[in-house]
Amino acid sequence: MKTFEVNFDGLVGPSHNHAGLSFGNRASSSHGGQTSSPKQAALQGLEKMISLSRQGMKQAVLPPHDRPHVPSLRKLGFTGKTDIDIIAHAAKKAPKILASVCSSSSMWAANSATVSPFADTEDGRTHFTPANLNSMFHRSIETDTTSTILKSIFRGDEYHHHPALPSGQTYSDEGAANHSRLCSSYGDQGVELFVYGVCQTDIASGPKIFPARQTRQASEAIARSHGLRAGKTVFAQQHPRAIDAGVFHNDVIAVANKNLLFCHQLAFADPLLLRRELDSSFGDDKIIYIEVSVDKVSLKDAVASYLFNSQLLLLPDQANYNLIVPIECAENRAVKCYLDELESDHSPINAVQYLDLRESMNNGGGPACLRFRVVMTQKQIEETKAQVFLDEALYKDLKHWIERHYRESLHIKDLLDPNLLLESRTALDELSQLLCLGAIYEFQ
Ligand code: SUG
Repeated sequence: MKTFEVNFDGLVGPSHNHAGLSFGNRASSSHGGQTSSPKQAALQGLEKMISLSRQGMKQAVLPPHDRPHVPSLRKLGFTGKTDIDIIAHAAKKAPKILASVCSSSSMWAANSATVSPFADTEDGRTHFTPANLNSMFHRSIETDTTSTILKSIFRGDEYHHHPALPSGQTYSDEGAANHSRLCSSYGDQGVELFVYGVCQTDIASGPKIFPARQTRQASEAIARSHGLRAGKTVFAQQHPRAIDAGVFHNDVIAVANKNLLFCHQLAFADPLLLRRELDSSFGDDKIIYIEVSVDKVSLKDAVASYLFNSQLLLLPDQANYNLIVPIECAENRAVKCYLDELESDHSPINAVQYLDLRESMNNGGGPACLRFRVVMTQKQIEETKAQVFLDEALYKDLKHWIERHYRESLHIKDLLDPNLLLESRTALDELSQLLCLGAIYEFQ
């Protein structure tokens, strides 16, 4: 049976803005207050998707969430006769809260959920757990809509949807951004690697400056509920120095595909132990490690360029990987030098593609943050009712949809504009019909 790894990318929403909401995410903090371009952001993301699709990859889209999120404002005590009044109340009393419920952060689909494909699970079904995103308020409000969207796309007995983990520090979960899968081929049983920032019973070994967003306890709970086999599951701690340098998710410092793990020397607290555990769980085939030393690329340069927030692509009928990196990698001397070397030596990565995703990057989201990977068979793809798989026709429709509905620019002061709610709802209503998703939003 033909099996693929499908990239589901989060479409950027109409209220995309730079509010500086994420402590520990250097790009978010440094761009807070700057003017964004929702239209450019959405188009940049869409161009990445079509570029991958034109190269023969299976590519799909996830719709943005409904923002400003009025149900959250209601829960927080803002009142009014209409939704517009509620927004006006929040705008007057608490603009920072309003900014939080306007964030288009669902675009970073790598944080939407953790998925374990059928080949890895005891019951042979594909398991999903939406991330509770406990660490940041503006992200914690994504969970319910994420769950609704995943259920509307992945329907039927072959899929099992779990509720999010309980909230609270112990089970803080950031989804697939801290989860990788190593395998020989997508349809074979793989080894699932869960990376956590802190273990709640050993907080002292965690970071000192910035928060560790994923806990070991959350990772263990997901592995348990997905029915993963103990010998095929590995847990590893992120290097606390990496988190303190701005690596708020593991996918900012490591990326894996099939049997290749590309990471920085300071990605993991105990890299030797990790290799031993991965190698012994993996079986006969070999894992290939490409580890970049601090001498070649410092943690600072890795965070500034997002070198490791790249997508490792194995294009159809090719034996070597393409690396999709943000354009910022071409602008950082050490990183560009490293990538030139990588392309010219005989490494399994033999081509680097540079993409402009600046709008997302300015909030700390590179190519890998924007995508959620799901292993699917050809049959599962064909049986999916939602029209989310990207082809030239859908690309054209989405481009046209963005051009009609999105603003050219948005400043956090514009979040007070009541028209933003109406514009956004009109756009999302139309989109959910275009993608055949049904009523996925509370306002519908
Ligand atoms: O959670 N930024 C996101 C970026 C997420 C990137 N995802 C992965 N690494 N997988 C975050 O910090 C910034 C929003 C703002 O500041 O307006 C934000 O939410």
